[in-house]
Amino acid sequence: MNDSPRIQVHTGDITKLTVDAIVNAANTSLLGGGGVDGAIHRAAGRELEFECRMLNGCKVGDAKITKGYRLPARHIIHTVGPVWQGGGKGEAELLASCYVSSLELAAANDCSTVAFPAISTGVYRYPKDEATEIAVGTVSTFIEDKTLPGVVIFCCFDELTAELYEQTVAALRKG
Ligand code: AR6
Repeated sequence: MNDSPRIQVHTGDITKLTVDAIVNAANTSLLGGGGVDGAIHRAAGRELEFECRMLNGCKVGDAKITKGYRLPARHIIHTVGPVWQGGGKGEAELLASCYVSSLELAAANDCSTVAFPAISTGVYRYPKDEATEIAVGTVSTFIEDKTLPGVVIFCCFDELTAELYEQTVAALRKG
Protein backbone atom coordinates (compact mmCIF):
# COMPACT_ATOMS: atom_id res chain seq x y z
CA MET A 1 0.00 0.00 0.00
CA ASN A 2 1.24 3.48 -0.81
CA ASP A 3 0.92 5.56 2.33
CA SER A 4 2.50 8.83 1.12
CA PRO A 5 -0.09 11.54 1.75
CA ARG A 6 -2.21 12.65 -1.17
CA ILE A 7 -2.23 16.22 0.15
CA GLN A 8 1.19 17.79 0.65
CA VAL A 9 2.41 21.25 1.64
CA HIS A 10 5.49 22.74 0.00
CA THR A 11 7.21 26.09 0.54
CA GLY A 12 8.73 27.72 -2.52
CA ASP A 13 8.21 29.00 -6.05
CA ILE A 14 5.47 27.12 -7.92
CA THR A 15 7.21 27.72 -11.29
CA LYS A 16 10.02 25.36 -10.21
CA LEU A 17 7.82 22.33 -9.50
CA THR A 18 8.06 19.25 -11.67
CA VAL A 19 4.43 18.15 -11.61
CA ASP A 20 1.82 17.32 -14.24
CA ALA A 21 0.06 20.65 -13.73
CA ILE A 22 0.52 23.84 -11.76
CA VAL A 23 -2.45 26.10 -11.15
CA ASN A 24 -2.23 29.81 -11.91
CA ALA A 25 -4.13 32.46 -9.92
CA ALA A 26 -5.01 34.46 -13.02
CA ASN A 27 -7.42 37.26 -13.86
CA THR A 28 -10.40 37.11 -16.25
CA SER A 29 -8.30 38.26 -19.24
CA LEU A 30 -5.84 35.34 -18.86
CA LEU A 31 -3.22 37.62 -20.38
CA GLY A 32 -0.92 37.82 -17.38
CA GLY A 33 -0.51 40.16 -14.42
CA GLY A 34 1.47 40.40 -11.19
CA GLY A 35 2.03 37.93 -8.34
CA VAL A 36 2.11 34.25 -9.18
CA ASP A 37 0.51 34.95 -12.57
CA GLY A 38 3.43 37.21 -13.57
CA ALA A 39 5.96 34.67 -12.31
CA ILE A 40 4.33 31.86 -14.32
CA HIS A 41 4.16 33.91 -17.54
CA ARG A 42 7.79 34.99 -17.18
CA ALA A 43 9.01 31.46 -16.53
CA ALA A 44 6.87 29.80 -19.23
CA GLY A 45 7.81 32.32 -21.97
CA ARG A 46 5.85 34.30 -24.57
CA GLU A 47 4.32 31.21 -26.18
CA LEU A 48 2.08 30.93 -23.13
CA GLU A 49 0.55 34.33 -23.80
CA PHE A 50 -0.07 33.36 -27.44
CA GLU A 51 -2.04 30.28 -26.35
CA CYS A 52 -3.88 32.28 -23.67
CA ARG A 53 -5.03 34.79 -26.29
CA MET A 54 -6.96 31.99 -28.01
CA LEU A 55 -8.94 31.12 -24.87
CA ASN A 56 -11.24 34.17 -24.73
CA GLY A 57 -10.67 34.78 -21.05
CA CYS A 58 -12.05 32.91 -18.08
CA LYS A 59 -14.91 33.56 -15.65
CA VAL A 60 -14.37 33.91 -11.90
CA GLY A 61 -14.54 30.42 -10.36
CA ASP A 62 -13.84 28.71 -13.67
CA ALA A 63 -10.60 27.25 -15.11
CA LYS A 64 -8.84 26.71 -18.45
CA ILE A 65 -5.80 24.63 -19.34
CA THR A 66 -2.71 25.32 -21.47
CA LYS A 67 0.62 23.70 -22.09
CA GLY A 68 3.46 24.43 -19.65
CA TYR A 69 5.98 25.58 -22.30
CA ARG A 70 9.35 26.29 -20.60
CA LEU A 71 8.14 25.24 -17.16
CA PRO A 72 9.03 21.85 -15.72
CA ALA A 73 5.25 21.33 -15.34
CA ARG A 74 3.50 19.74 -18.35
CA HIS A 75 0.35 21.88 -18.04
CA ILE A 76 -0.85 25.13 -16.52
CA ILE A 77 -4.41 25.32 -15.25
CA HIS A 78 -5.50 28.94 -15.13
CA THR A 79 -8.24 29.77 -12.67
CA VAL A 80 -9.68 33.11 -11.58
CA GLY A 81 -10.31 33.62 -7.90
CA PRO A 82 -12.80 36.12 -6.47
CA VAL A 83 -11.74 39.56 -5.27
CA TRP A 84 -12.51 39.75 -1.52
CA GLN A 85 -15.37 42.20 -0.97
CA GLY A 86 -16.21 41.41 2.65
CA GLY A 87 -17.57 37.90 2.21
CA GLY A 88 -21.15 38.70 1.22
CA LYS A 89 -20.69 38.45 -2.55
CA GLY A 90 -20.42 34.68 -2.90
CA GLU A 91 -16.65 34.75 -2.49
CA ALA A 92 -16.48 31.42 -0.60
CA GLU A 93 -18.48 29.54 -3.25
CA LEU A 94 -16.45 31.11 -6.05
CA LEU A 95 -13.15 30.23 -4.38
CA ALA A 96 -14.26 26.62 -3.81
CA SER A 97 -15.33 26.51 -7.45
CA CYS A 98 -11.77 27.49 -8.52
CA TYR A 99 -10.42 24.38 -6.78
CA VAL A 100 -13.13 22.05 -8.13
CA SER A 101 -12.91 23.38 -11.72
CA SER A 102 -9.11 23.06 -11.66
CA LEU A 103 -9.20 19.50 -10.29
CA GLU A 104 -11.82 18.48 -12.87
CA LEU A 105 -9.59 19.79 -15.66
CA ALA A 106 -6.58 18.03 -14.15
CA ALA A 107 -8.44 14.72 -14.02
CA ALA A 108 -9.73 15.15 -17.60
CA ASN A 109 -6.13 15.68 -18.75
CA ASP A 110 -4.63 12.71 -16.86
CA CYS A 111 -2.69 14.88 -14.45
CA SER A 112 -1.78 12.84 -11.40
CA THR A 113 0.22 15.54 -9.59
CA VAL A 114 -1.17 19.06 -9.30
CA ALA A 115 0.20 22.07 -7.40
CA PHE A 116 -1.94 25.01 -6.23
CA PRO A 117 -0.88 28.46 -5.04
CA ALA A 118 -2.99 30.18 -2.37
CA ILE A 119 -5.57 31.51 -4.83
CA SER A 120 -7.03 35.01 -4.14
CA THR A 121 -4.90 35.62 -1.01
CA GLY A 122 -2.52 38.16 -2.58
CA VAL A 123 -3.73 41.02 -4.78
CA TYR A 124 -7.35 39.81 -4.38
CA ARG A 125 -7.09 40.16 -0.53
CA TYR A 126 -9.02 37.04 0.52
CA PRO A 127 -8.36 36.47 4.27
CA LYS A 128 -5.74 33.72 4.52
CA ASP A 129 -7.38 31.64 7.28
CA GLU A 130 -10.69 31.38 5.47
CA ALA A 131 -9.09 30.80 2.08
CA THR A 132 -6.93 27.99 3.48
CA GLU A 133 -9.96 26.24 5.05
CA ILE A 134 -11.72 26.37 1.69
CA ALA A 135 -8.65 25.19 -0.24
CA VAL A 136 -7.91 22.21 2.00
CA GLY A 137 -11.56 21.26 2.59
CA THR A 138 -12.54 21.42 -1.08
CA VAL A 139 -9.49 19.52 -2.33
CA SER A 140 -9.80 16.76 0.25
CA THR A 141 -13.49 16.25 -0.49
CA PHE A 142 -12.76 16.10 -4.22
CA ILE A 143 -9.94 13.56 -4.05
CA GLU A 144 -11.66 11.34 -1.48
CA ASP A 145 -13.54 9.36 -4.09
CA LYS A 146 -11.35 9.93 -7.15
CA THR A 147 -8.01 8.52 -8.25
CA LEU A 148 -6.97 11.60 -10.23
CA PRO A 149 -5.18 13.71 -9.28
CA GLY A 150 -3.29 11.29 -7.05
CA VAL A 151 -1.28 13.98 -5.25
CA VAL A 152 -2.17 17.62 -4.65
CA ILE A 153 0.55 19.98 -3.47
CA PHE A 154 -0.26 23.27 -1.79
CA CYS A 155 2.67 25.43 -2.84
CA CYS A 156 3.11 28.27 -0.36
CA PHE A 157 5.38 31.20 -1.11
CA ASP A 158 6.37 31.79 2.53
CA GLU A 159 6.80 29.80 5.73
CA LEU A 160 3.87 31.43 7.55
CA THR A 161 1.43 30.40 4.86
CA ALA A 162 2.91 26.90 4.82
CA GLU A 163 2.41 26.62 8.60
CA LEU A 164 -1.21 27.63 8.22
CA TYR A 165 -1.73 24.95 5.56
CA GLU A 166 0.07 22.31 7.67
CA GLN A 167 -2.20 23.08 10.62
CA THR A 168 -5.32 22.99 8.50
CA VAL A 169 -4.35 19.67 6.89
CA ALA A 170 -3.48 18.18 10.31
CA ALA A 171 -6.83 19.30 11.77
CA LEU A 172 -8.64 17.68 8.87
CA ARG A 173 -6.75 14.38 9.33
CA LYS A 174 -7.71 14.32 13.02
CA GLY A 175 -11.30 14.69 11.91
N1 AR6 B 1 4.91 30.64 -6.28
C1 AR6 B 1 3.98 30.33 -5.37
N2 AR6 B 1 3.15 31.26 -4.81
C2 AR6 B 1 3.34 32.54 -5.18
C3 AR6 B 1 4.30 32.94 -6.13
C4 AR6 B 1 5.13 31.91 -6.69
N3 AR6 B 1 6.06 32.19 -7.61
N4 AR6 B 1 4.22 34.30 -6.28
C5 AR6 B 1 3.24 34.72 -5.45
N5 AR6 B 1 2.71 33.67 -4.78
P1 AR6 B 1 -1.54 36.61 -6.15
P2 AR6 B 1 -4.50 36.57 -6.34
C6 AR6 B 1 1.60 33.64 -3.78
O1 AR6 B 1 -1.55 38.07 -5.85
O2 AR6 B 1 -4.64 37.12 -4.95
C7 AR6 B 1 -2.39 38.88 -10.51
O3 AR6 B 1 -2.01 40.16 -10.93
C8 AR6 B 1 1.32 34.92 -3.03
O4 AR6 B 1 2.20 35.04 -1.92
O5 AR6 B 1 -0.53 36.11 -7.11
O6 AR6 B 1 -5.38 35.43 -6.74
C9 AR6 B 1 -3.41 38.24 -11.42
O7 AR6 B 1 -3.22 38.60 -12.78
C10 AR6 B 1 -0.13 34.65 -2.57
O8 AR6 B 1 -0.12 33.86 -1.37
O9 AR6 B 1 -2.99 36.10 -6.69
C11 AR6 B 1 -4.70 38.77 -10.87
O10 AR6 B 1 -4.99 40.05 -11.37
C12 AR6 B 1 -0.72 33.80 -3.69
O11 AR6 B 1 0.41 33.39 -4.52
C13 AR6 B 1 -4.44 38.85 -9.40
O12 AR6 B 1 -3.04 39.00 -9.24
C14 AR6 B 1 -1.74 34.49 -4.56
O13 AR6 B 1 -1.36 35.85 -4.76
C15 AR6 B 1 -4.86 37.59 -8.68
O14 AR6 B 1 -4.75 37.79 -7.30
